[in-house]
Amino acid sequence: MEANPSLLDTVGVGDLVLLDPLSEESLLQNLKERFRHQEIYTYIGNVVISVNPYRPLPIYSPQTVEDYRNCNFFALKPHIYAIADDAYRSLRDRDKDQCILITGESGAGKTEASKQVMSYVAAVCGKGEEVNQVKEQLLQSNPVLEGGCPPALRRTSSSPGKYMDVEFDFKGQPLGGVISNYLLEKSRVVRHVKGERNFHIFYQLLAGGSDQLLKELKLERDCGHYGYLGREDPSLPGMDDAANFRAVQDAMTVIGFSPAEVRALLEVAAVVLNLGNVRLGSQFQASGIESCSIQDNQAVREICEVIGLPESVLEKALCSRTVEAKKEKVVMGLSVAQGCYGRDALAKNIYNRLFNWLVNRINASIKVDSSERRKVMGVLDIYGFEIFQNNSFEQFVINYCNEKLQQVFILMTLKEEQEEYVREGIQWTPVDFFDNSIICSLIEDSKAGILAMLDEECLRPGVVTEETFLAKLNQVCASHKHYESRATQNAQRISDASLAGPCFRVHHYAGKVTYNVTGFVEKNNDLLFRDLSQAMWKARHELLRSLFPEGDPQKASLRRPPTAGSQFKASIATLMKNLYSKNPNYIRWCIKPNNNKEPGVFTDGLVQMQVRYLGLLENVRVRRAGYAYRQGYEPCLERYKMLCKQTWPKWKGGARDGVQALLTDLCIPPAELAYGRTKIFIRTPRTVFDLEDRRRQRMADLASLIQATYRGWR
Ligand code: AD9
Ligand code: MG
Repeated sequence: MEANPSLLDTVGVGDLVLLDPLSEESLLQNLKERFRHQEIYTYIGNVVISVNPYRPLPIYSPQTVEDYRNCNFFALKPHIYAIADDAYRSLRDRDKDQCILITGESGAGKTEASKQVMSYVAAVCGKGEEVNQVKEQLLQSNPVLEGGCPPALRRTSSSPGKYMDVEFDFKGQPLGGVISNYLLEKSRVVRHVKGERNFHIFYQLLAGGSDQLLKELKLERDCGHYGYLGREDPSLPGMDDAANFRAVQDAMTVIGFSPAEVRALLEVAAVVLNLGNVRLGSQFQASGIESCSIQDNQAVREICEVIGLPESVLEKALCSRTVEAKKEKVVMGLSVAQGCYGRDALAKNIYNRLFNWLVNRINASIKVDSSERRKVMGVLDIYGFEIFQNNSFEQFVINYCNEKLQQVFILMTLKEEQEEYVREGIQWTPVDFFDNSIICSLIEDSKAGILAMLDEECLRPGVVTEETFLAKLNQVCASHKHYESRATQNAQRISDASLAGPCFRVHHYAGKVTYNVTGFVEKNNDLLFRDLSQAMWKARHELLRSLFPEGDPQKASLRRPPTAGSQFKASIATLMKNLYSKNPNYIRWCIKPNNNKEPGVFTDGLVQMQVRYLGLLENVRVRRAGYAYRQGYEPCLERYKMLCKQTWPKWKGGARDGVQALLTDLCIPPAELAYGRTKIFIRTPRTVFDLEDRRRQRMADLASLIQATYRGWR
């Protein structure tokens, strides 16, 4: 197969479609060889793979932006800018909403990639003061939200997904945007794995806040003072918390936060830290019943001073619970364990709601008010598949999300490709691929799906435990081909003795994952005692109050808030709808070459696993089987008609015949072409470049002809 020199004339091949022979091994070798020569980008058609170099490379300069700007997708070396440019141009010129999906493991370079896409688009779209302000606001949303997210360390980070729609006017100038975020790992607020950190913003605030600020927020500078931050050294090499705190504050100013809003935000963050220092102990009531009490008033006092709440109100809400029985309210003391659960649930809820408030507040600044028709470019930065030693609820929902994304990918790329050939009546040998909808329904089916069963258990009166949940799963899913557990009697039976605890296993498209159900019920329930939300609502702190609207006794409804699982499912459904309405052909797979963030190190096994999860080989097979380029007869004729005497300036017959006359006249080999019902298909990119080159040349000739004529008459 002939190809563009810039794709062949590099280390290995720049487009895996050109790889020969094609196998997992050759694919890996090619990526490795390129990586060794610091070629971190490789295409599969119009999909780009990148391997994180873990060192700054000189390939993101303004000059590089200029080089990729308006250049033919395949004419330069593979680069994320080429993807960004193509997506932006399709949006501007072809009036089709676009979407760039960025996925990969933690630390693979997703967020970096989404920043590169955004800054490329910002650099090439529109000019002028107003436009620049919009661009600044869009770009600055990143540091603010990153401040809320923990770093990619050994394990998972917290916000597995962020989706940003950037909206443009008809000229391609940015108007604003909307951000959605998916499932903050809020349990991290109260507990984090040794060696990891809580959310950055806490460390940043303590390191970067002035003495005066910390005093007013009732905070100590020493991280070790705070139970929720753990007692280990929180600093990260290369990370300057104090400087980042200033950067976050500056970014908030650019986005349009008022000083009072920033202050209120920090006050609420301070409350979370101090809540972790509320110590609960047991005491015996007069009746002889043991219940919990506050051991040391300092933290409660400090919280209450900051949020304007009588101490007794918070104290009571932390130590007791109002239960309604037969229309009568009874106040029950909590046990120490229940008290601690309530305190931590409150801290998690405050932080999670604060983060959502932050996203909404940013959206309020960047959202577009005008009713003018807009074009939209979405950038999705989302976690890839996660398979750890111990997989819990978070991994379960992340992997569910990835199943759904794989489905988008399958549907949009593979099926669409094949169906189009069929529609167009073109000879095509179908490529087999695995349709994962069976796994999606195992998880999301509204009756027999794992999430539905979890909800049912959580809502069921009586004692609900992980064991009852698992027993139910085993009963309903026993014969499902993609489900496995110790109890199932079919061939699929977990027999791995090394697995501890109650667990089930799902055969995902990317591999088998065993989930430990411990914590599933609690995480899904996400219960907050009503006394606590009512206490928060009583605070004389506008922001905090607004986070707990259900605390208003006037509005108190007995309806249970939706479970974490069903919320996640709903937001995934919205995301899918959004993606299907766009052209999500721009995909960027990120690969992490080693687990130690070391520059230049390529660990074969690790990369091989990611290549499998990402389904790269399958992707190459399909792209290769098809045609690189297709276009409707009319636009094709319109674009190239000046290349042939028969069609220029006007072709009298039908567009299909015009295109045939044109391409025959240009001596394009017939094997390169297929004439469909409404479109022309071109097999290799080279032919397309060739046409483009000739067109450019012809346009230049025409321009000088016109100029000469004009000059003659002047
Ligand atoms: V996580 O969301 O925290 O689990 P990401 O987003 O996949 O993860 P991130 O983009 O944050 O990873 O990249 C991790 C680190 O790799 C960055 O801090 C950079 O130091 C490094 N990186 C990533 N991409 C590049 C690159 N193109 N060039 C140089 C890079 N360094
Ligand atoms: Mg990230």
